[in-house]
Amino acid sequence: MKTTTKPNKPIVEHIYTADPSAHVFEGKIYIYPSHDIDHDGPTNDNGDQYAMEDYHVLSMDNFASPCVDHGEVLHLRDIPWAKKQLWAPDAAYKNNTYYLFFPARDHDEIFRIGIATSKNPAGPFTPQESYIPGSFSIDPAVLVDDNDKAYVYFGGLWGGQLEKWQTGSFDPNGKEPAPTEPALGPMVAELSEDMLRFKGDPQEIKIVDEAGNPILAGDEERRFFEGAWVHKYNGYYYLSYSTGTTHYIVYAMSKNPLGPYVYKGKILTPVIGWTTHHSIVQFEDKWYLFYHDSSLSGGVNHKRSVKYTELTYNEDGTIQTIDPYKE
Ligand code: FUB
Repeated sequence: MKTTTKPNKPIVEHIYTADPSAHVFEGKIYIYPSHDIDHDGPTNDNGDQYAMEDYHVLSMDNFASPCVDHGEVLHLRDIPWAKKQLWAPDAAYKNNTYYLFFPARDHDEIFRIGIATSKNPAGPFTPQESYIPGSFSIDPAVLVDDNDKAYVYFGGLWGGQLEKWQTGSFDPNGKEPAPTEPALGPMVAELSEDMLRFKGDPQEIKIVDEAGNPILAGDEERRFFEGAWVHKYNGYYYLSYSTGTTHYIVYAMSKNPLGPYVYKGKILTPVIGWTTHHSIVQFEDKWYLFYHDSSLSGGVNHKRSVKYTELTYNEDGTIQTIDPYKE
């Protein structure tokens, strides 16, 4: 375990961690990351290199204190419906319960989203027997709104299979839209009171430019790829996400949690490693961006480390772009 945490440095070094979802629970910062592992399997656009098998929970009392690894809180072997690839998780608190939302491939190798529960933010988490009915793709991120309504945002292209669901059912030959067509947006579903089901069918979120035109599939610096996150600031919903092939974290704003969202700009410039994935959280009076890169492993894409840095809003609510390597 490390004894200190510093901005733009790995928060732990004894394991590889990625895809950090940070929350303040019980006055502390809890981080729910993927747990990267090494293996001899293939590396490809299907994401086979991301072969994770368990989750650890990390926490910090504050940003001047050590980062604690609470150990393994859920393992693939204990999830009846899941075959492999425990990818980016998120956690939420409601009903006096902590809910861990996570994607994995089911026994047909189709990505689904599952839930595990605990009475403790540090776990261990007990998985449900099956995945959320009607769920698909990857990277769940949950917003429990001020009115207690809860939404799960999800989706990711390529290995995340989002483009294979455009007809409403799984089409193994599904392709991304042509470059001149609107890009695929992330999906959103309101959650049931008990948090274990979708209230209705998931809807696709529209992301538009300032003129109201949809962001196009060929606009790879702005179009959604994976890793959606929604937070609220000054009455606006901020949808942030990875652009995948161009390696940015960008954001769009809306007055409605379901959108449409208006594209605003870049939050994070590319990191070392192919993937970029983040979360945004307020702790006391400051805002923080949690993200990952592959610097600790010397650039190995599937051996990543979670880091954090401060995030700054401009007066008009826009967010200042962060270069994670600028001293
Ligand atoms: O960690 C596996 C996948 O890589 C995540 O689900 C994506 O967001 C990308 O970070």
